[in-house]
Amino acid sequence: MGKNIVQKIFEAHRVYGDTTPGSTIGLNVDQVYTQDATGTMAWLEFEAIGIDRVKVPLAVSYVDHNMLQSNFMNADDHRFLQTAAAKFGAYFSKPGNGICHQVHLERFAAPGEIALGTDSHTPTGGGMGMIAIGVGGLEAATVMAGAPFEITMPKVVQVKLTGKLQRPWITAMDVILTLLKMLTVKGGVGKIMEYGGPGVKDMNVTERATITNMGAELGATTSIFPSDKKTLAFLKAEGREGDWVELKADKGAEYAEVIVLDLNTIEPMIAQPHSPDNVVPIREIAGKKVDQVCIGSCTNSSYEAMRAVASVLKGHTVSEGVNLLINPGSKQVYEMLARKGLTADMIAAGARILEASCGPCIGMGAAPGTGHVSIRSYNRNFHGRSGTKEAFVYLTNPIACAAMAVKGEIIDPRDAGLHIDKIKEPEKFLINDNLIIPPKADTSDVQVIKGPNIKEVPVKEQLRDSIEAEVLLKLDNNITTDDIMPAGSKVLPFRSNIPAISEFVFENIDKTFSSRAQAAKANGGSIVVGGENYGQGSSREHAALAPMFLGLQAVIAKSFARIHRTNLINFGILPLVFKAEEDYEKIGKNDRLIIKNVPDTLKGDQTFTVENLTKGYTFKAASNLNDRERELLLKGGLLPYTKNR
Ligand code: MIC
Ligand code: SF4
Repeated sequence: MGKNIVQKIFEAHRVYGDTTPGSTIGLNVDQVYTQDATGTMAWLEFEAIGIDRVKVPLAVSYVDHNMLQSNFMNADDHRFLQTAAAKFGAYFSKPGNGICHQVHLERFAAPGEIALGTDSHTPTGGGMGMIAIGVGGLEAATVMAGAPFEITMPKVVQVKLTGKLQRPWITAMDVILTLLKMLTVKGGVGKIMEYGGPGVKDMNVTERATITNMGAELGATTSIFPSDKKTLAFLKAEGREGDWVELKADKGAEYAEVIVLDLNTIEPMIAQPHSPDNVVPIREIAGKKVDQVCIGSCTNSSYEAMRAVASVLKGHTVSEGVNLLINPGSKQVYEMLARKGLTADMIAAGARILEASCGPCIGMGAAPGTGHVSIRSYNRNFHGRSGTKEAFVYLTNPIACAAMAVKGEIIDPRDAGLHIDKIKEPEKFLINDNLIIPPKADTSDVQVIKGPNIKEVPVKEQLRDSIEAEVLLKLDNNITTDDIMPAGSKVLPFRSNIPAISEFVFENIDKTFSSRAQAAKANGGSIVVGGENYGQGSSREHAALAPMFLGLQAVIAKSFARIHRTNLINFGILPLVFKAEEDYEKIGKNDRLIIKNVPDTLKGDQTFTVENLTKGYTFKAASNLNDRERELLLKGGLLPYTKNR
């Protein structure tokens, strides 16, 4: 029987288990990377495990999210990350070097390898033919400390691309937006999307990376493209042809599902507020006035994308009512644009050029105004994520963004009457790794420096025999980790201080949550009830860690997003799924629940009887944990489990 690409890579990295969907598999990992917003915790956790040096072949610590530095906190965190990287044997990518996923693609991603990143858009590396998976910080820390990476084997879905993208106005972004329209934000849960078919040949690595990057919004575990001549060309241009291996699916490879997408039929698409799957063709909503345009992010900030944007802007002026902000994805992209005079074209048009970082994508500045329409080439438009709850954020391709900045309204870029140059992939990128500090061989004199805002990782007590607690919140489907643990310029600086950040838990949904949870702590703690796909979006473990600190004991939902579910388990919170969906309807906010015999049920069939003490009935909920997950939950989480082995 032929094998698909995912099976080949997983089998080559297998430590135990097998690749049958649904079974547990342990994998050797080649690369782990962190970014600053999740990395402070990840490296504190690594330190708490007590290992001297990372045990994976490559570890990189990036700084790209927390870049505003409105006080000492971010700069202190950066110093901590730099000294921790030096102490523990990781590369350190300095602030200014760029967004982790773009830089990693340029300088480190390698076909056939497995990478973990403490960021949900780690699958960007799938554009290179790498299995690249987003995980929580603690998961990354244990793997860096030498543990295999354990995962429930996802189903492998083939996305078969036929035809050709109708360039230049239609881009890879329109492909993934089309898929999001078809499959929704839960369409990829429990799946890996493997791209294949004749249409693949037509796409270069950065286009592929746009698609795999935003595959995260499908809820997919990761997405991957074959490694072929285009991959080799990209690696050559990066001076890394030695990293190339060919990777393709065998004839007769089997897939759980096949989705056929004809690239010829794809048109410019746009995601409307407030979800990346609320997608329509741009022409359907043309004419709406635009206030802000933001181009960049890890989805669309490659040199080719930026060059195309510069070419559309050249000789024009940004519309009177529009603010245009551009953040190139990496120093490499930025420097190349500058040396070719392309940033000059952007500046002349009136663009505000930001540093190579996440910036407005995570609400670090450039928040839109009240009721404003913001058009972004980014990957998430969750409510309030931009920093303004009352704004309307749309997601579209970077060239369409440039056209809308010039025209001042939502417009299909094909109808804008603008010129665009024919863009070819460069044969040589400008390589200058002077902002990447390699690991040191002798670390004896390195001191890890911690500022006053860096606090220890809290650890949960052992699992209780019986959980009796109040339902503090009842929530709808698709709750994001941005809803649970907001980011933005006010909150992000507290990522290394759990007591401080916990005050913001669920802030945009219920401002009283944190204080109510604190109060409920003395009375058994709290429970949250969720709908489907609970915890989608970011990998931030703070969305589990901070609620745990506030006394959260269990989340009962219709279903969970993968990374958040793992983060809950890793921090000792019981994730339960309603056996019967109607029980979700019956339960109410402020109901008091009791779950008895927790450890025994966990060791047994994992079907819990939950008694609603307020309303006087019982219902069933299941935990569906694998052996390792049960064991670590019984010990109070992954940190105590790893330390006491
Ligand atoms: C995001 O896009 O939401 C982030 C910010 O990059 C997060 C990581 C974080 O919360 O620090 C992610 O995607 O995992
Ligand atoms: Fe940064 Fe935005 Fe990408 Fe997250 S989605 S890594 S915040 S650019």
